[in-house]
This record gives sequence, structure tokens and C-alpha cells, in this order.
Amino acid sequence: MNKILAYVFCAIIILSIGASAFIFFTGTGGVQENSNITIVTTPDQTAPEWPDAIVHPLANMVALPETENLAALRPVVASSFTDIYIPSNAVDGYVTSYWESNGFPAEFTVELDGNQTFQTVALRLNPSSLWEARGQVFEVQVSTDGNHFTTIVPSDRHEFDPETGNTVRIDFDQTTAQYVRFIFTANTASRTNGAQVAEILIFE
Ligand SMILES: [Ca+2]
Repeated sequence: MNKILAYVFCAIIILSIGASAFIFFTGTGGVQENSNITIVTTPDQTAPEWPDAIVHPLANMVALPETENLAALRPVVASSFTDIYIPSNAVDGYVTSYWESNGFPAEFTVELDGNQTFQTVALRLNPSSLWEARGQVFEVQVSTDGNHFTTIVPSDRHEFDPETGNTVRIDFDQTTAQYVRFIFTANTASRTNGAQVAEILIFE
């Protein structure tokens, strides 16, 4: 008798599963075809697109070359520094650390790994809006022996503004040298009487 009950029970389970599968695949409760539905194929997207009506967050930023930064972690010498703002802070790769001179004029020299050919220098400050926009006046000189320097960028005021990434980029004719010297003579920032640089970068 128990065997018969077991057979009946199994039969009920098998029939229930079969009925459920039938309902599922015939679409009683699932997606049904409907003549009012239009199927649209999604367009191929090969690259992210930014809407024309919205300004891209990087649109105003000063762009830098993607080549190697020849100044990264190189030896540097400065004519002075203030407090903890030591010269090596300007080549350590972090915009949150910076060199600050103790007054003007202030010289800052980067020694490259032997004579290198380059055509761009960039100076950065922390891009945080906590840093007020400021102008710094400086010139750029180069040397192959560390003694005789030639001016390749005459003294001029350059604007540092968080709105553009707090970055100043200067391009010039390709030159070859081992030493790159910056001579600062002014900084319009209200809370310092020295030159300030978070990162100095030199590109091929
Ligand atoms: Ca730094």
C-alpha cells in the first residue's frame, strides 16, 4: 500500500513539474509577442561620447605630453627653501608636496640623467581650489655642464589657476642639456614671499 502511495506521490510531482514547464515555455506569465512593440537595435559604441551641451570637466585643463617626465626624482638644487618645503618636493611626483623659496630671487636647478633632448617644461601647483590663483615670474635656462647657462625662456609672468589645473606649460624649440634652471623673481600669492612649485616636469 505504501508503495502505491509513493508511486502516486511521485506521479503528482512529475506532472506538476511538467505543467510548470509548459506554462513557462508557452509564455502564460512571461514575455509575449505584441504587434505594438517596436524592437530597436542599440547603436554600436566604439568610444565614450560626451554631450555637446555639457562642458567636459577636463576641457579647461592644461594638457601635458604623455611622454616620459625627464625630471622625475632627479637631483635638484635650490638657492633657498622655507620650513619643510624642501627642493626635492618639486620632483617627487605628488602635487600635494611643494618647494617654496625663502624670498627672491630664487633659483631652482634640475640635473637630468646626462644630456637629454626636450622641448616642454611644465610647472604645477596643487590643483585644489583651496589654492588661490596666482602669477609667478620666472625664466628658464639650460646648460650642458652646470656652469654655463643659456636662457631659452625669457623672464615673464605665468598664471597658475586651479580652474585650469594650476599648471603652466611652456613649449620651445627642441634643446639638449643636462641642467635646467628656473629663476623666479615674483609670486603674486598673498600668503608667501617666495616661489612655489609642487611639480617641475620636463618632456621630450
Ligand atoms: Ca611634489
